[in-house]
Amino acid sequence: MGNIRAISRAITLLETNGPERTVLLEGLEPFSGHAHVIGITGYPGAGKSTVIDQLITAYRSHGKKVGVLAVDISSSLTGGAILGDRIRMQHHSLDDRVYIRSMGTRGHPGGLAMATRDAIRVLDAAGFDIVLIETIGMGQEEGEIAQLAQTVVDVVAPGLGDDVQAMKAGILEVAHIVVVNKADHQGAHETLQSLREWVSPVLLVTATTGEGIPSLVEAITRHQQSLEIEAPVPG
Ligand SMILES: Nc1nc2c(ncn2[C@@H]2O[C@H](COP(=O)(O)OP(=O)(O)O)[C@@H](O)[C@H]2O)c(=O)[nH]1
Ligand SMILES: [Mg+2]
Repeated sequence: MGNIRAISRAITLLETNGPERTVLLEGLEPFSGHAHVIGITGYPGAGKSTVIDQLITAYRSHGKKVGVLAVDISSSLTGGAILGDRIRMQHHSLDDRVYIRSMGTRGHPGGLAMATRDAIRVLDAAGFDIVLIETIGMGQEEGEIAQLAQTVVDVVAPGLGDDVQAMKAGILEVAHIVVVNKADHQGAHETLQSLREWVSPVLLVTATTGEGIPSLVEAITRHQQSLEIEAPVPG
């Protein structure tokens, strides 16, 4: 518990961007570079938070420490979705190997990217194996999430931001894995088929029941391994 409070204090200190920021970041540097950072993007309501809740459970069952940063790039657009996010992830609120935090805009998009990067650094240094970043992934932060995360997963749901033409111009360009969530809804298979003509892998998930989550975890691991082969870590 003390550890969690220290993490919160460090992130808050970095967010205020005071003179201690550089010193703190330098102090964390030797302990960094271990975490796998996974961006979970997608249209509001597609099921990102529900998918993340399932991913937390899956990674915890593998013994991993899991951090979640819910990045609200525009609360006017998401209409305070963060509160819902908290509720959907609260199964894990008593687990001290899970850390969940919302990151708000504070009226400065560039500042948010910096604060998110800093928070990743803190969680990484604190020994978190997995850091999940939830963000809606529209507009300019598509590029930002691609820079922050090693693996980007785009969540779509039938009838919700699944228009292939629109997606081709956007997040599909940076996503490594596409999840068609709400497989229990009509139209999920059609969405799956049309996306598979453009990108791969595309996976079918029902986040509310957890169906398809093991395949998603596998796909994320495979992507991480492909990165390690491409760019071996020095030393
Ligand atoms: N039927 C169904 N509903 C889902 C599924 N996944 C999420 N939802 C619901 O969709 C709504 C939005 O989910 P949420 O995770 O908050 O989406 P987010 O805005 O992308 O984070 C919630 O009411 C969820 O319970 C699913 O697989 N099937
Ligand atoms: Mg959400």
